[in-house]
Amino acid sequence: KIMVTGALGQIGSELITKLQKEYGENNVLSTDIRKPEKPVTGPFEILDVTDSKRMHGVAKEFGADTMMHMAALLSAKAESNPLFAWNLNMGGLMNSLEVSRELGMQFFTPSSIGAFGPSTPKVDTPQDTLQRPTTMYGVNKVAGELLCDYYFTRFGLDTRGVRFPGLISYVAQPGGGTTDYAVDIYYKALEEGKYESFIAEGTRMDMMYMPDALQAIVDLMEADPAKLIHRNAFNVTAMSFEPGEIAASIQKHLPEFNISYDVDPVRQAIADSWPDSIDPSAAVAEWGFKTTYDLDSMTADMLEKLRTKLQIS
Ligand code: VAH
Repeated sequence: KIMVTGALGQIGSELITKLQKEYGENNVLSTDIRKPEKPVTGPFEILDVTDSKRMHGVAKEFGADTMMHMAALLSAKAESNPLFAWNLNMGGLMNSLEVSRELGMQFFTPSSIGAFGPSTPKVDTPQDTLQRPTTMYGVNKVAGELLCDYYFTRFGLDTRGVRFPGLISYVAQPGGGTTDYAVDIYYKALEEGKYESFIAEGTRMDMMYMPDALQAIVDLMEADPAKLIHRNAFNVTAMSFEPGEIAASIQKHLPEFNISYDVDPVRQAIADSWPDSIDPSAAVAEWGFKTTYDLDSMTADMLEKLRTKLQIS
C-alpha cells in the first residue's frame, strides 16, 4: 500500500495513475496540500508535508508500506523564496523519512540534475562526481541525497531515488521549474504557432518523457536490493537537447511553427549551472534502467495528446 505526497504535482498526478494500474486503485493513497480541482480516483487526504504528526497519522491509518515523497518546490520557485524552499523541501523530506522509519516503509523520493553545479563535469556527468550546486534547489537535492543514504546506512531504511532530468508531460504542467520551457513550447506551438523561449538557444539539458520517468520509479522500487550499489541518486536520462532542437522536432509536424528567445536571466543562470548530458550507466547496470521515447517520438505523442486535451484539431 503506497502513500504519495505531492500527488497533484507534475510527477505525482501521473504517478498515481501508474501506481493504481500496477498495484490497484485502493492500494494508492494520494495526498497533497490542496484539494483536487477535479475528482481523483482512489483514496485522497489533504496533507501539508511539514506537518509530521498528521503525516504519521495518515500513513498509519492507511496502513502504508511504501512512501513516495514527491512534494517539493522546484528550482526557479526555490530561488525566489529560498528560506521557504529550505523549510518545505528539507522539512518535508525529513518528516517523510522519519514516518517511513517509524512505520517500516520502503521509501522513494527524486533527486535531480539540479544536484550538480558549475564545477561538475558537464558532459557525460558521472554517477559519482563533484556536487557543488549554486541554487537552493540544488542544495536541497544534495542534502536530500545524503539524508536518504544516511537513513539507509544508519537505520536500514530501504530508501531509493533517481536524479531526474527535465520531465515533459501533457497531464499536469510543471510549476516553477527551469526545464518547464520544454513543456510550455508544445502548448504554445498548438495554441499560437510560436514560442518565445526563456532559455537561450544552445542551452543543452537532459530531458525525459513522463512515461519513461514513471516506469523508472516502478523498476527501481521493484529492483533486487542486493544488486544496488547506489541507492538514492541514480542518474537517469533519455535525451539531451537545446531549444533549437525541440523546435525543429515540432516543425516536422507544424512547419509554420517558429521559436524566438526572450531569455530569463534567473532561469538561464540555473540552466547554465547544470550538466549538458549525464551518464545513466549505473542505473542501467544495477536495475535495468531503459527508456522508450526519444525527442521525435515524444514530440509526436505530446502534440497528439495535447490536441485532444486543448481541443485543437
Ligand atoms: C526544475 N523540472 O526545472 C525541475 C527539474 C531538472 C529539472 O529539477 O526545477
